Amino acid sequence: MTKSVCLLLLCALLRAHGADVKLIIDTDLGNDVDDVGALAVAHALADDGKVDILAIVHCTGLKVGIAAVDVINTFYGRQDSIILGAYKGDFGRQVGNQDNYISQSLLRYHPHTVDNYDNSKVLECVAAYKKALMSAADNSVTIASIGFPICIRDILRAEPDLFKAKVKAVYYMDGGYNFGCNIPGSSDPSGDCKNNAVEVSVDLWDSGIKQVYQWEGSNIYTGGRFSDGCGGERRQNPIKDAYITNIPYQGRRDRPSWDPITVHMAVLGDNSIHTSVTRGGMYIYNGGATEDFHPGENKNMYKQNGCNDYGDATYMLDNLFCQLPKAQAVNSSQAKLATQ
Ligand SMILES: [Ca+2]
Repeated sequence: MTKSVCLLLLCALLRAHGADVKLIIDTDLGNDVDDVGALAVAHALADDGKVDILAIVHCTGLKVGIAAVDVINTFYGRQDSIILGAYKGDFGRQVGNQDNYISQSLLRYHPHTVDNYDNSKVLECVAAYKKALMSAADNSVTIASIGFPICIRDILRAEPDLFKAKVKAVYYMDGGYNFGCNIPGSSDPSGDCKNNAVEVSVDLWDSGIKQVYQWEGSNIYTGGRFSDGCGGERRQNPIKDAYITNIPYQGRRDRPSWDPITVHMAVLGDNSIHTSVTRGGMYIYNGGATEDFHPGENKNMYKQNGCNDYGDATYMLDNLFCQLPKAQAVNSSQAKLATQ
């Protein structure tokens, strides 16, 4: 048997087995465009065989949020393989600043199979979590929480044993915005979001599940390479279109990278993007708005220390943003343009 045939067989075996990291992404996509970049990172790494994306859930009441997720899944050819879920409660039902690029660019110009969370393909987020977790081996699932931990709270309330059996790590994009439930221009009339982060933290405190709190990204500006031509035609690439629609951002053509870094670390590890972590205990107060980290405590909790090479981190993320899908499904019989 020739070496090339052996390599082909090895690749086939690896594909059949799937990637080691089984990922659920929990996103508030719509306000900041870095959630789009985070999904691009996940899909590009999935194309590279580094991760299997089990489910993506949207965590605010924005009805079109999950449709934007579906646009991106469709671009990468995964519109039928990833479980979709959405929070359908009051929190974030007022659009506020959540539709900065969804209606005017993603749903208008790019193929998708879901228009909003009323589509039968979109499960309530707890059901989506449950379906994804039940399909996975014990202690095998990593969650990238890049929005508000409202669906994590709800699945923990509904299925605590299932969650703790299947999940091995949660990577949070943390801070007062995500944990404090602060959607600009929207509100939380029923108070459904406040204290989520506090409750989740307490529930997972002694579970053994690894929790990583990631705050880096405000000084790592990505997406600027789209303006130099990467990613092809804007209207044929929703990642590029979302980023271009959002510029200028504070006079710049690129954006901070909190969520993409969180997903990168969740898939490739704590040191994967010139980052490091310190073990300790994380205490969350004040409805989620205040965090207090105690280094050295012997809990399975880790605080991200920062990035020691901003330039290369930017380069690495932009490479993933610009990496075109290996398989597109724009010809899917279900895919359509909202404007047609
Ligand atoms: Ca986010």
